[in-house]
Amino acid sequence: MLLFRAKSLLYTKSLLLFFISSTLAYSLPSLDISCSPDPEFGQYCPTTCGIADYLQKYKPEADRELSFLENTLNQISNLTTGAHEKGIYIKESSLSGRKSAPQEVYLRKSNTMLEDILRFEKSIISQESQMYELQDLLRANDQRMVQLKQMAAQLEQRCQEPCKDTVTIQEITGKDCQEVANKGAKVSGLYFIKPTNAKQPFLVYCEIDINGNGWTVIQKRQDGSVNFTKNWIQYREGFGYLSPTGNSEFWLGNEKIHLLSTQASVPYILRMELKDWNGQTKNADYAMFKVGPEADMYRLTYAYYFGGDAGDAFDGHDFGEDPSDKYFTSHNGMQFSTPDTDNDKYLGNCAQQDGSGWWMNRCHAAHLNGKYYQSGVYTAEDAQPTGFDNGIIWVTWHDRWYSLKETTMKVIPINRINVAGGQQHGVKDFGGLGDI
Ligand SMILES: *[C@@H]1O[C@H](CO)[C@@H](O)[C@H](O)[C@H]1NC(C)=O
Ligand SMILES: *[C@@H]1O[C@H](CO)[C@@H](O)[C@H](O)[C@H]1NC(C)=O
Ligand SMILES: [Ca+2]
Repeated sequence: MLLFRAKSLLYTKSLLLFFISSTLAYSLPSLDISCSPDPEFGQYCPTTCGIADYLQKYKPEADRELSFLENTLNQISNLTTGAHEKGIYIKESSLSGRKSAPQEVYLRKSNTMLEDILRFEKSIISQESQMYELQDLLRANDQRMVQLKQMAAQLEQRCQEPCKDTVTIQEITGKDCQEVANKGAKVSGLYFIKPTNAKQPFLVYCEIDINGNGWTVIQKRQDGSVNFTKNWIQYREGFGYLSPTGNSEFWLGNEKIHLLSTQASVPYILRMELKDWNGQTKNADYAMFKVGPEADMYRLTYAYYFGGDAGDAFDGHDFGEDPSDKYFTSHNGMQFSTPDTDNDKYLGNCAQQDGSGWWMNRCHAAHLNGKYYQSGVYTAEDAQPTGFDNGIIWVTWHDRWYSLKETTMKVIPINRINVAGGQQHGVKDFGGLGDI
């Protein structure tokens, strides 16, 4: 009975853990998946860190319940030990009784029997009170079980409600969105992709156009709804939300961007798609875009500016303050920095000053993870306490005291660009052999 109870409690514990951890199942490529269920998430899929933040909210409660159970189990085990010790005591004393002084056999036998009977009676009385204690405990356990069941039911219900607001995750997969499009995907939306060296598939937003181009989107800004002041781990894992309609802000995550961009035999174009507060859009493309491994601090490299009408801000900019301005605001070859991990070329900490994660030099001429300012122009006053240009910047289009309204960073295999269908502005011809 005791054993059974203990077992069933442990079973509940593992069930509960399973239940909690099963909300992480979204990262697996099963096909009947819907996004996580919370009003805060709405129709959006939280990225890895989004899930972590969410679970963090339930963890204290679950921890409390579990430690209560643990304590109860300890008490039961302590009481059982007590009973066991009593048993040993009885046995030993009856043994020593038998060994004691040689007397008349019958008398000895009857005395011993009498003593045993008395001892057993005593022991039964004490066992009985222990039984009562155990019964109380079991009753308390039953109550906790009921409460836990209620809690599980509540959690389940919370999960089910927004699950009606299901997010469609498309079935086709591939090593990137282009492969997904090549396999026949026609609509933009959420897909699982698995780059060559990725251990697991992960969710991305694919932008697929009528020409069969499949862009994998790695960053999106559009309304300032997501705070981009995050630490190294959050930038590594990704944060914000992925939405099936593509209208949510996120950073896909450096590890995923690394896996995606370094797949053997697929040179990528990185496109920056920018929109200002007048609704005008421009873009900048970079060829052979790659993000290195974490061991190399997710270093950014590309071969050359491929084209676009927004200008080559990644090459740095001469702000007219110092001859080395351009050199020290270029981005090719820079490692990634976050407020808590300074890999920049500056004595201070650019990422901390600007409150963002980016390939900082000393510091930047392009800064798409910057702070979201609600109306273009901002001042050093607005950028307090540090007063540095920390907006969403692309200086070869608007100056550094102008923060853009919308940005998208997305990648596509380079050989798709010449068939992109009239979307290009001033793009170099690329297609024939040896054409560059
Ligand atoms: C069980 O016994 C151990 C050692 O005797 C003691 O440290 C612990 O507090 C006891 N636990 C409970 C729940 O009574
Ligand atoms: C963004 O997050 C950072 C770090 O958690 C915090 O210090 C800052 O106040 C947040 N900004 C806004 C506008 O919420
Ligand atoms: Ca530094």
